Amino acid sequence: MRTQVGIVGAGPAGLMLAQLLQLQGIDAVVLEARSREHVEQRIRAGVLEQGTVDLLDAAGVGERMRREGLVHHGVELQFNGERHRIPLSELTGGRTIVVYGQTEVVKDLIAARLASGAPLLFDVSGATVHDLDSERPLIRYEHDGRRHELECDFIAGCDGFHGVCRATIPQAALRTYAREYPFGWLGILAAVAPACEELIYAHHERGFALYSLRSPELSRLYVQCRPDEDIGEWPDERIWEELQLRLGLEGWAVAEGPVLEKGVTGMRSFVAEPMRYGRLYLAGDAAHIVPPTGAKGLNLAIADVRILAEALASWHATGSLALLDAYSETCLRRVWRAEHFSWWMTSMLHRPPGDDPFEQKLQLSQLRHVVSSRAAATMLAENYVGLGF
Ligand code: RFL
Ligand code: PHB
Repeated sequence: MRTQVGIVGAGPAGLMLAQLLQLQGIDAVVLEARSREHVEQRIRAGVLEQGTVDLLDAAGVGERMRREGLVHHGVELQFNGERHRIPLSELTGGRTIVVYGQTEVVKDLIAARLASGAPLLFDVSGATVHDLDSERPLIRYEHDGRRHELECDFIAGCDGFHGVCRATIPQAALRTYAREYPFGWLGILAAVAPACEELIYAHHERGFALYSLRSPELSRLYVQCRPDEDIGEWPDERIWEELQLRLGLEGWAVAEGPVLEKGVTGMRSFVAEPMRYGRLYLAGDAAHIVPPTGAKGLNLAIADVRILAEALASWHATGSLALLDAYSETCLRRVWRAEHFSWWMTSMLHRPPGDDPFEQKLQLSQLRHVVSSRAAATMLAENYVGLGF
């Protein structure tokens, strides 16, 4: 079998790339290790930047998002028992964010691809990538009990942090930068209307907490925990109790309801440079990871494939490799901005290991500055709503 672009992974990066290429008349085959049900049910990010929203629209997959997504114009920062609103739109010339789950984005992209009849294979096993420094890179994989070979012009490694694509690149050809954080997030999805209208990021002496949502009837909440926290030690009552302590204010409480899902996520920062090797291009979590405090992971994945799709369209139309050669450098500028912002938000809001009192004083001073200086609030707002292209 032959295709122009072989895409490994059907997360947001792989699916969006396939959609953008199809609009340009470029053939692609998407290979996904897991089942459709699994991919559609994984609960992850929930905040879309303006640029992500606009791209989903332009790619013809924004209709349900426009109907069901919730447009937000601000976020709240809470510390010292006070809550302060950061007016995102006012500070960024009217830009907004949209709360719409990653699962919903993925469902919309899968539906569009399957409706078009273009190839998207689930339950693929043993995918491996070969001949990356030749003009005919190759993907070998197993599907429906048979071995297959897919010859490509280019391969897009959209297979997430634990995928095979980055792992296949010779170590000497990549430079990696990484940081692990000494905490994680315990997240729940609950069937209850949120008690707040906007997201609340809370600094608390017991640890960070976040009040988010998925819809007018679904709340999404997180508390800082250990990275190796045993979820078995967290019955629902304990989670609600901790959320009330960290997020509650005099006369105001978190709205409680049935817990539909819960899990623990570790937190890390990671970047691999360059985001390519020969004719293999890495996009999304395959190339970089951010801690979730800045809500950037999904948005970065979408920004990467936008740039990659444009570069492949230029090659398709003119035969020129210039934009593909610039791909990594173009992406990395945005990636490092998001890395810094995510690290900064994480450092400002989480309870430091050992409760270092010096660090806690610095955090509170930084938070106070952000909510009292228009310049500092604008810095947060610009990064949160996302950079333009
Ligand atoms: P994904 O979504 O991980 O998709 C990669 C896809 O590749 C498949 N795959 C393979 N397929 C074929 N062959 C192989 N050998 C393969 N190996 C892997 C996988 O099954 C998967 O379907 O990466 P992508 O597309 O780059 O998208 C990135 C985003 O998913 C990610 O940045 C965010 O979701 C990060 N993230 C969060 N970001 C936020 O902004 N807010 C959040 O609350 C948030 N929560 C999360 C998260 C990431 C998590 N992970 C990765 C552990 C919660 C979790 C649990
Ligand atoms: C979420 O709703 O899951 C969410 C929102 C904001 C974040 C991270 C996660 O920073």
